[in-house]
Amino acid sequence: MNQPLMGGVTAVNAPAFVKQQKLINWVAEVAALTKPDRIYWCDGSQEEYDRLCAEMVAAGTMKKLNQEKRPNSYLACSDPSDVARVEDRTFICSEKKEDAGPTNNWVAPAEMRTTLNGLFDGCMKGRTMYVVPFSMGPLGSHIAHIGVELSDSPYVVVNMRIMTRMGKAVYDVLGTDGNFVPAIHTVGKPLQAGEKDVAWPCNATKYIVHFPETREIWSYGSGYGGNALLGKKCFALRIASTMGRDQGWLAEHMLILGVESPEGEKHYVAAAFPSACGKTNFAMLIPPKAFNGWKVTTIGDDIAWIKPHADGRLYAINPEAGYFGVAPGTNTATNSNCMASLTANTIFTNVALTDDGDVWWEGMTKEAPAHVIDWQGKDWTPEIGKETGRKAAHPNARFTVAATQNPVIDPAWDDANGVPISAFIFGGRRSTTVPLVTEARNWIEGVYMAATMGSETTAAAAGQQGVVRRDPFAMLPFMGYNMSDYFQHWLDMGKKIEASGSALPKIYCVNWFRTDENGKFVWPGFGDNMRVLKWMLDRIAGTAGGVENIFGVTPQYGDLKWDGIDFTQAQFDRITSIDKAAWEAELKLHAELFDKLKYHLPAELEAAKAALEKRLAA
Ligand code: SAT
Ligand code: MN
Repeated sequence: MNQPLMGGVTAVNAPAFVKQQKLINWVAEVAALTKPDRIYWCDGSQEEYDRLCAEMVAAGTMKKLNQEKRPNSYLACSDPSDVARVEDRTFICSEKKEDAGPTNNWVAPAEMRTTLNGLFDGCMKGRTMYVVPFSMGPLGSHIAHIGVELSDSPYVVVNMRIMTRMGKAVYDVLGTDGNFVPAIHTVGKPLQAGEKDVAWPCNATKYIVHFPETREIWSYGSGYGGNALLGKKCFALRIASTMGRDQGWLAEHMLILGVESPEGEKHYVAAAFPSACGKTNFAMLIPPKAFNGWKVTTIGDDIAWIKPHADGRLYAINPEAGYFGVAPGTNTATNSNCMASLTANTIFTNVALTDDGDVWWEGMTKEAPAHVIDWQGKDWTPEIGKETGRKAAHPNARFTVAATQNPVIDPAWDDANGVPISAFIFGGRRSTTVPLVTEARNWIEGVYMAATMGSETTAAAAGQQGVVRRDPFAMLPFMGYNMSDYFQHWLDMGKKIEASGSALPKIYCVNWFRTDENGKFVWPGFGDNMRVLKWMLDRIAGTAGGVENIFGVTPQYGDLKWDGIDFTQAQFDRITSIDKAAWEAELKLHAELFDKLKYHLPAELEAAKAALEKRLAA
């Protein structure tokens, strides 16, 4: 944006620890456009965090929770219109429409820049513009990248401090001429002189915009989650996926976990699931009692950056430093590690406030408290809930917490070199059709499984819930370029690893979510997913059995360890059966997807589909 530098570079008062003129110039340029009252350069210190939180408490944006029950923790409640990512307002503005592809909203960059210039002109009036320097990935890691977010939201600043490596040290890595991804965020609510602010400023008009060629992010009108914490989905997935395509690596919507057998054999696996499908639970999995001696540890719960190393293997880092997880449904039975992470130093958003100054959400305890203040600030009792259907916590209510608070954090979680990946897992949320677990026979079939993944939609995105949509690689809302080119990139990565003589990671497709005739989940999930994980590791070791079904290798009942659970052969059959009619219908949907993605669709995937059709017909 070629705005004149109104005050000149000195006007932005960059502190001495900021060493890069290009960055200072950019801050001045954005300030000239957005016209904030003040510019504040964040240093990432605890003192700064505490001060901003105190300011937000005074402004009514956050409440400080009971210091005894939940030390140094806060509750923020958003405007009811600003509670989730807005996929229909998310844009990939590549020069060519085909480069955004048919799964993304696209507007020509010049046109979008005109729109944004209008919207951002004066958008920070009456507010402070915070300069937020952050590293995605361990500081200085060769897999990591730096971003700088300019935001008029102090809520964004404190969340970014938890979710990323944020602060002064980033400037040292950046130096005088290092690269950074520029990310501009505004809540889109300038204040007129004397105008009183609201608790959660935002704007009905929203734009979440990415310019992949220039690697810029512009976000307007929302203060919530992935719309506003621009290191997460915007940078670490949409922009990073295009960087990965150009530079030969992968940016994936995947958790990374370590799993160690009682004999000390350790593997790392990366798993892709759509938003709000239990990734945090899987990443912190507690093995059932019968799996005495097995250990699961967390590298990351949402995003993986994966690079081939000199040894030919793929190594992954978690670009994030915290978890922005779904609160409802989390409890000490489903995820006691997660509950233990949240005992202090946590920001909660859109959960309910108890009468003793603590938090509550649906599913946290068997019995709801007799009275809470719900996420919209209204009185809520179990009776009111029953009568009105109103929830105490919003279904997409979140916690923000540092990864270091996770009791099962992996010792290598912050390793600059990353960890070697032995397997990829892809899982949708499907009440029918897709069996519990299938191993791909080869890389191409694995990529096919991932490419054709479907899932029932969840509360993580605004809009209708529970509809099945194709969600390739769980990346549908997060792809920064053409989906078919991305499939090709995965196929190319496979070829490259194979050529290096290194073993390719195995690829699995899982589904924890099949239901019975009453709509109840058949598979217990959570800790019992360890049974499936163990089978995968045994397959990698070459010690586990399995049979071929139409699209891969699947365990028979006897191939899983059933100690400590009553799960019958009949129940197992129910979630592993392949219903021919359902699969015929499913393959029609694959065909629809491939038709939509036909531009640049890899021929290997067409061939994989034809082979699958043939096997089904046989
Ligand atoms: O994008 S968010 O981080 O707000 C939520 C999600 O999709 O996981
Ligand atoms: Mn996610």
